[in-house]
Amino acid sequence: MERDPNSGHKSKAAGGWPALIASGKFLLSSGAPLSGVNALKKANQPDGFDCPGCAWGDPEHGSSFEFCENGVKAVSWEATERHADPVFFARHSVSTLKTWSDHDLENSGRLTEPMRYNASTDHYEPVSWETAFHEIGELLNSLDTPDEALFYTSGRASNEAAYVYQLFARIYGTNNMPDCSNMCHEASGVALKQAIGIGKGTVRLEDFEKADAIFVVGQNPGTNHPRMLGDLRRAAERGARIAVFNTLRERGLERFADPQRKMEMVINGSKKIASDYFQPALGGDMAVFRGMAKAVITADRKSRSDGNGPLIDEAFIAKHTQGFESYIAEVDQTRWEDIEAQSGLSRAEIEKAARIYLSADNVICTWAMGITQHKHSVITIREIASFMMLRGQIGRPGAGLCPVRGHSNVQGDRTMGINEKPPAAFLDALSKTFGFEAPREHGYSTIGAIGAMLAGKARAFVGLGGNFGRAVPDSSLIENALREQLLTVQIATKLNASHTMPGRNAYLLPCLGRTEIDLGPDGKPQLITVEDSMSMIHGSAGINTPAGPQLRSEIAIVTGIAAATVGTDVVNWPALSANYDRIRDYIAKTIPGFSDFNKRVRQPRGFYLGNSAAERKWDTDTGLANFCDCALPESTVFQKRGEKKDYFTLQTVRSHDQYNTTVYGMDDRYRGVYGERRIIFINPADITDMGARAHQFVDIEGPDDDGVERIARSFKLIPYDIPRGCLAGYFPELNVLVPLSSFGDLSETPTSKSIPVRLKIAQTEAVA
Ligand SMILES: Nc1nc2c(c(=O)[nH]1)N[C@H]1C(S)=C(S)[C@@H](COP(=O)(O)OP(=O)(O)OC[C@H]3O[C@@H](n4cnc5c(=O)[nH]c(N)nc54)[C@H](O)[C@@H]3O)O[C@H]1N2
Ligand SMILES: Nc1nc2c(c(=O)[nH]1)N[C@H]1C(S)=C(S)[C@@H](COP(=O)(O)OP(=O)(O)OC[C@H]3O[C@@H](n4cnc5c(=O)[nH]c(N)nc54)[C@H](O)[C@@H]3O)O[C@H]1N2
Ligand SMILES: [Mo]
Repeated sequence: MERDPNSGHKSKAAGGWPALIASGKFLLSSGAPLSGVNALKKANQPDGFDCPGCAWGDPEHGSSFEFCENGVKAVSWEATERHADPVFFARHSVSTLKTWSDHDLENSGRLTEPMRYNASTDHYEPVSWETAFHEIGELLNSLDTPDEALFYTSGRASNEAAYVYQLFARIYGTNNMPDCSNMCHEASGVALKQAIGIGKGTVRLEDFEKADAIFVVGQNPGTNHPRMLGDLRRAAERGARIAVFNTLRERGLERFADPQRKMEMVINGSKKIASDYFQPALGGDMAVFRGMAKAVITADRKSRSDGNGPLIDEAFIAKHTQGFESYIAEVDQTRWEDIEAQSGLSRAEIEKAARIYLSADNVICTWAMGITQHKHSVITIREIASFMMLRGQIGRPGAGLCPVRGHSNVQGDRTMGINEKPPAAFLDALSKTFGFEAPREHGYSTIGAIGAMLAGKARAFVGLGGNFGRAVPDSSLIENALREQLLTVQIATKLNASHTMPGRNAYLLPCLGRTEIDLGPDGKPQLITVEDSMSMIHGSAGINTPAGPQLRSEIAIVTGIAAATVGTDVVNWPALSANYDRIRDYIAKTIPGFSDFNKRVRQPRGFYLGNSAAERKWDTDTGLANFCDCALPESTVFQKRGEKKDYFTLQTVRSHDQYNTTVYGMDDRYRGVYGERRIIFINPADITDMGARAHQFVDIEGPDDDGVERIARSFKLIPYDIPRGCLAGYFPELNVLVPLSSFGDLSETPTSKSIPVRLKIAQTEAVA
């Protein structure tokens, strides 16, 4: 528990003084100058930049900076004055850098000049932009087929950068566009497209002001979407019920002290967020929603027989949906004992949750990685959608489905065509507008891309941001695969572990970050755009001086590579790079919803892209919203435990001090962990059962049924409020345990939240 510096009292809430103090300390240590920090005032403002932190929406009428501790970290991390420049690379060989931690690599500062790997010296050495582009173009053109190249995207790329990137890949001749979304919300996209005809959430920020109940499922907003807490808190103050479903007790979901509210800070107050907190077993959420549906149907039948009429929305179901009868038959058939065994919750708890749903006029359901990173994630999200359809909770104010996205522009990147399975209509539009034949064959997803690398079918890897070598499953296998590539190109702001896995020809190309001024050739600042989780398109213009004179924008780098590879016959790349308005004009021509793009994006706060399902228009195979009559998974990883006391289901999560593979620091304040990351959260009774002690070290053995030995050594047991048989630890350290061969049905998302592991008490306590 934290001491509140103001009152000396212990604080159980998220936010508050400890958040302000942590931000202050972070700013002092980040190496960011005060001028860079000033940029914070312009985060998510109409005349500023979109915060690179998360994809939560911005308030319509917001005029002051919304304080967010983790936004502060994201911005100051980019604004640092430390540099990984040519002097740095001359001093440290790649083999040495390979031994550095994720934190130390990024903490060496911003990349400032284009670098090329020299295998004979094992150092990155400076190269001119033009030479780099020319050589990359030659290498790409030397491949046997364009399908030997992979074009990976991380979700920070702007709409404009993403658009030119996919256009380049397709003119070059491939749909191999794996992206971080494949490891993230892919299941949401797939399931929602099937269910409601659009792979995005249906709610807008203002719906949170009208909801009577909000279900927050498998998500830790206190750390990963801190600005969402403000909206949840306002809802709680209005009396809305907030029902949390989370395997872990997450402090940010329990109480929140809003640093924005002066009075609250003075009196050291805080507000209860979750009215009800349910802790299902890992992978148990489909069973939870099935159980709630069962309770709703039972209550509905009783209400009718009592003469009080239906509780479900018959008119909505009749007019807007398909498959209701077979769904109900499946719900009736699912037995309570199976629901209880899989969900880890009692029937009484699930019935209580169902009553919250029944007593609310308007319900929103939000979710993130606790739902999407399992084998059966797609059918779980189908179940959530079916459950919400029972009472017509989609497509009306104050209600709807809200997958809360990860990276700040991951949703926009998909809208722009970063998609290994692009819709035919989009390819038609590209072909027609630019006059070339876009490739039709589907490309590789992230999992497919790794398979292709390991099989020697992929020989060139281009990364627009991200840290592919660390973020993917079986990360220890990936290093060799990357090193075996004929070509690796990494476009990045900061040094990371993937850059220490150079291909035989390797380029490290430094780009401007979101917070930096991007001057066009006419000397005027250029604007980029992003899309948030609520389908709002905003403009974003940096205000900090770039970290170095040689930095180029992502757009300039991508178009530079494009011109050197495919020439300028089809597209005049330099013209696009000189004025991003021209890119937006093409976007307006080829992507629905972007007409008048240049004009509309210059309105304060941008514009709403629209969402067909929110208007109850269903772009599905049946033209209606589809119920799903899937059976529960026969058994989850959690259920396979039986009597095996050393067997557990492990989930890998983010600490409060990290942004995916970017490790800002070693604390996880809200979970009471300080100065370390090699830890495992475990139920105290399981520690006793194993014959171990709290804080003892264990080795974690991952699945080896495919013949690959997976082991993570020396992790400290931390007693925590988590169901028995379930564990949690940090990504990316534990990615060595996530098998490549284990991914979601239909989504191919690695099962990072349900890894079967065994714990062995470690022989030595030394940290590897
Ligand atoms: N500061 C910061 N912000 C971020 C990020 C970051 O790393 N740092 N990452 C960004 C990205 S890319 C993403 S995708 C999002 C991630 O946002 P989150 O999804 O919130 O991230 P995780 O840390 O993976 O947390 C998963 C949560 O789900 C719970 N959970 C896990 N498995 C289950 C389950 O089976 N059932 C239930 N009911 N709960 C479960 C966990 O206990 C945990 O609270 O955040 C984005 N924002
Ligand atoms: N075990 C496990 N694995 C996971 C997850 C999990 O929960 N558990 N989560 C998955 C999820 S949800 C995601 S989204 C992926 C994330 O996978 P990635 O998106 O590949 O990884 P990040 O860590 O977000 O990438 C960080 C790097 O991006 C670069 N960068 C930062 N800002 C910019 C910028 O503005 N431009 C450019 N060009 N580069 C920039 C920096 O060099 C930084 O080192 O990881 C996935 N992997
Ligand atoms: Mo993500």
